[in-house]
Amino acid sequence: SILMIPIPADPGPFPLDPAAVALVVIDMQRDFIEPGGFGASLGNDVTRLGAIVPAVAELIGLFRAKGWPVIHTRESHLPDLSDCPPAKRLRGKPAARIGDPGPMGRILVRGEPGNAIIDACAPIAGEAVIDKPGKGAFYKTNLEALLAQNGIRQLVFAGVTTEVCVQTSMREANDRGYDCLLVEEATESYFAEFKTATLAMIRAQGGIVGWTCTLPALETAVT
Ligand code: C5J
Repeated sequence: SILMIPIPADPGPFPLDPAAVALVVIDMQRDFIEPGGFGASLGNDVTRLGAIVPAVAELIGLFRAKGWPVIHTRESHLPDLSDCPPAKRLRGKPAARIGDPGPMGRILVRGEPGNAIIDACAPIAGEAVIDKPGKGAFYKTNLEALLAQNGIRQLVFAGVTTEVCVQTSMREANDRGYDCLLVEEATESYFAEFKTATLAMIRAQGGIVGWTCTLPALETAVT
């Protein structure tokens, strides 16, 4: 349509429709970004993730200024862990498993201090927060219904981690027919090479999973 805004992106311009776009901010939670949470319990250096917080906050601010929807997700489990498959809880040799007590409360359990979204990216009134038991944002959530109700057909993605919950959610969205755009400075992995590889595989083959763009490219195009 004439109202489309072309965003300089890879593998080509992303035709942003202001009437049909939403930002999905994946799992900007203390459990992944701060010491003592789920990410750290798995042996990861969490400082890499902390470095993108200003970029994610800036992107959220851009969507709010435009009046475009912002949706947040949290990876979380019910206190009785009935939504956590044993295969997930028992995987690996973490310092503390999902549901175990940690310095920020029970690991990856809904309502615990560590499960909260960090202050700099916190939701404001009117923004949806999707609690998800899986890596993908569509699995056992009402996200698809929420998007349909609001006429949203394009998703801009940010958050952590690039190759786990962000990529899984983007692939789920792509299969459901959404145009997906990942903002490069607003996502991060515990492994630098995994972020690089994920960005490359998303935009390869003509954008087989979607597009990637830089934050300045998006900001300049829409303002
Ligand atoms: C992980 C996530 N990495 N939010 N979760 O387990 O990416």
